[in-house]
Amino acid sequence: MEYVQVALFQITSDRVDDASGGGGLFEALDEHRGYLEHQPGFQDMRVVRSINEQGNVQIVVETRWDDPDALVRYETSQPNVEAVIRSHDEAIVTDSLQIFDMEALRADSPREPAAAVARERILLPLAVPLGIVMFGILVVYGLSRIYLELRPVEIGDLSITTPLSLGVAAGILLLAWYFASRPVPAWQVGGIVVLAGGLLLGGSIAAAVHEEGGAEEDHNGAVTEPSPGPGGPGAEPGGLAFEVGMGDNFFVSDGNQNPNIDVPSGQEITIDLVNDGRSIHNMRVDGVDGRFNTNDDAVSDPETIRVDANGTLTFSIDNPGTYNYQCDFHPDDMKGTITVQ
Ligand SMILES: [Cu+2]
Repeated sequence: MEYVQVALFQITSDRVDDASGGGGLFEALDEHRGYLEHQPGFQDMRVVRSINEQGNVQIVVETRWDDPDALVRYETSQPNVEAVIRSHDEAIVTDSLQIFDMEALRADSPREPAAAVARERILLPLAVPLGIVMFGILVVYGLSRIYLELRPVEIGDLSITTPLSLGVAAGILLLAWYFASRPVPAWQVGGIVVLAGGLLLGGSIAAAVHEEGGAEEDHNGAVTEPSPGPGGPGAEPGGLAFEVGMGDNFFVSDGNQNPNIDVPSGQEITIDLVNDGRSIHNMRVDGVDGRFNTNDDAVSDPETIRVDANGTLTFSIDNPGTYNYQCDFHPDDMKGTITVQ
């Protein structure tokens, strides 16, 4: 709430120039404003005059106060507007001075809007370009992350990256046309910016998370130590390695007896053999001719693996198919297949 004192009076037409000049009434009112600015509870003072060129000039002097006490304190002390005006009473129309005390129905303190304006003046020139730059970075970064992530996703021979890029470009053009062709309310612009920003942010976060997951998968696949068995082939600098145990009388890997071993074609395969049994054993692969004890066999080194000893069987087969392995000492019990893919 504001409390307002309004002083109404008229200046005779032939005294207007005097009142406006040096030492005149208006200068006195200006000086008074300087005094008022140091008074507690004072907000503002305004002087307005009628703009008609002929006849007496109507003057309104308005002072605004925070509370009624401040206003009363001002009115009952010197100097006040009434005293300033009366000290120039040679200029004013006799008995034209009227004083009203009023209260403003709507508080519009001049200080807060001023602060808000100052805030806007500082913030807007900074915030708007900054926001546009941030949004641009988000668009470039987000779209690149999403496109990079989409590149491997292909439907048949057709990558979906190209149609998606075209779709996004068409969407941007369509939005630009929409904004340019009609007055668009601010909430619609804001809504679209927030929506687009959210989609881009979500998409790039999803892409980043997906990529991280993919990298982890790759890392897990690149195990350098020998893998525990045919179920988990691992890459070594020279090829794939499996570990196969030998008991009496069976081969064993991952708890499977005489397991089928899956290997890729054309790659060097190393099978690390451990004799955990009470008998001697070995391992032999029949090769492409499908027969044991011929030139193309692969045999463990050493050919006879003693109790508690280790051996290694190294081979590589180019032709996909199913091959056989066995222990030369127990060919009826210790045998299985190798599937080359
Ligand atoms: Cu054996």
